[in-house]
Amino acid sequence: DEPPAWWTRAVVYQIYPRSFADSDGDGIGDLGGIRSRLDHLADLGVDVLWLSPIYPSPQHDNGYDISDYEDIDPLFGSLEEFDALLAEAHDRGMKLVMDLVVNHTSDEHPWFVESRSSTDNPKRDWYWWRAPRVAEDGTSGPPNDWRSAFSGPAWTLDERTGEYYLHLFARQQPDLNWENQDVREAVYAMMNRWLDRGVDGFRMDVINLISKRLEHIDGEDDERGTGLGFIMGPRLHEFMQEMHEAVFAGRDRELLTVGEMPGVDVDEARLFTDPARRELDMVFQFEHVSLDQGEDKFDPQPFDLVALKESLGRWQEGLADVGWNSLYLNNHDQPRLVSRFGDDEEYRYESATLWVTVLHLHRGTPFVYQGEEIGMTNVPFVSVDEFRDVESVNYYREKVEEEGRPAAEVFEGLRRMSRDNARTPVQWDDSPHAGFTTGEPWIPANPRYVTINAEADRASDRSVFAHYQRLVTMRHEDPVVALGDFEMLEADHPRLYAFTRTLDGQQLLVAANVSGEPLDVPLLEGWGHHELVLSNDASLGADHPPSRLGPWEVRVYRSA
Ligand code: TEU
Repeated sequence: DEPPAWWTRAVVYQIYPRSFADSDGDGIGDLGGIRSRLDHLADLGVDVLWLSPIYPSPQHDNGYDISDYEDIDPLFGSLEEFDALLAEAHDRGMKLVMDLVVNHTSDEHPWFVESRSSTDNPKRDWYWWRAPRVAEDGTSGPPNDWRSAFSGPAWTLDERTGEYYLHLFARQQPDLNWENQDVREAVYAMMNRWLDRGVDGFRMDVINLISKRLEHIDGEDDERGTGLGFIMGPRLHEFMQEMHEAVFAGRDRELLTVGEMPGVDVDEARLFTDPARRELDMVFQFEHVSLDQGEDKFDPQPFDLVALKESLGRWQEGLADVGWNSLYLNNHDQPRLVSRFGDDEEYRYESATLWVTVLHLHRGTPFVYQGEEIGMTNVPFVSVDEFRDVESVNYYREKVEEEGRPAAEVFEGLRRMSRDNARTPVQWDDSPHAGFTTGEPWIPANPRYVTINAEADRASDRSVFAHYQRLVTMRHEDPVVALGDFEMLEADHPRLYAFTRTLDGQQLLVAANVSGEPLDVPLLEGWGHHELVLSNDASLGADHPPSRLGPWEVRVYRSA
């Protein structure tokens, strides 16, 4: 038997560089800022840092539109400074993985500049160019009805050659044509150069969109029933295996590959992460963060704990024997977890620590997104002018200006779900701009920084950070956390999240009261005499029955 992979006991920390820490006063976070805060991360105990994109970019989508894969954007620093950061992370025992954005480039990438220049340019076929589709009444329009994730059609007409190009995201993010072998080889060569430089792997942006079925008929369901010809195309597994062979095989260092895959289901995820197939180590799936979305992601629905448990539990089951998942509630695309799933006022400490306990004690590799370790909250936005994110800005324009929906209603959805909730500066202390910059930040700090900041949290005896540290230590040291079998308890209970993890006769019980009211939990009666290994400080006081959980209380017991 193979020994368990190193990442079964690892915790990853995501840095969104432009909002992490600014060292030169231009208001945008940078590599110098990250270097100055490495001790915060080493203290937390995380094993891997993942950096959102830092390559040269026009920044239409904050770096997810890359114009040069081989360099560092001067906004963030230089290759020399990157090497220094990498060495300093390695010195502290932390790995560093890069964001790999290769479903699309920037429209300013030289590949696209060439590609668009003429129909017979050698790079024409590196992107998806198609002639307009002419309807029966003679009018012409985009080649198919695909929509961009950032509003509007996924096709833009380029006047120069009279053809449309495909962009599943903003029009400044044209999709690369992975059918073209030269494209794939160029990407693999670039990945190899970064690994040779010393990076420890990649988080692969929307990697399940790289194989597409353009012949797909509008709106018709495919075999997956999604009606989306651009998700999980027919050559995806082939491409992942080819990439593995061209880039990762034969390297004897401990590397990490994570595939971000909107729309992936459990069965597909098992195929991608079955070690025998040599594709990926783990995936980011979206099911559990889509449950509270209605018609679209800005139509928030009431939180439903039973549905969340059903989803996460099914993923635990589906990957129990083969495959591996990543565990996250937050990243740079999601609103803050304590505001979305908890109570970001009275029970901010309790609900932040409850959710991270529940999440990290599932089977999988936990990801911590910057700021969640100090309980950062959503932003009290009051006006649409405060949004910077291309997705939010485009959505508002489409819904209000084009479709005439009530502005207040559209704003309310954005206020709760906008990605900008996660993108304001990390709150380091209570000095101006939360200690993020000495200049004007590119997006204002959340005004709550005065009380919610790293310095205050770490000094508090109810420190969110200290609780995260304990969970990271458990992940490192306890084989039950890393590898134990998962069993959900009381799946239909609307307020209780409870499960066990079991390995070699050892068992952990996690019981969490997902509500602001006390909760009697009979199953706790059998556990009272066992070791309480972790809790978040019951707000009920000492003299309540041991089987009663206080508001947002979580407890973890161990039986030997
Ligand atoms: O996100 C892909 C994705 O599917 C969504 O989460 C997306 O951000 C959007 O919210 C869809 O409604 C990845 C990156 O994480 C994201 O930041 C980029 O904007 C996107 O790809 C394009 O590169």
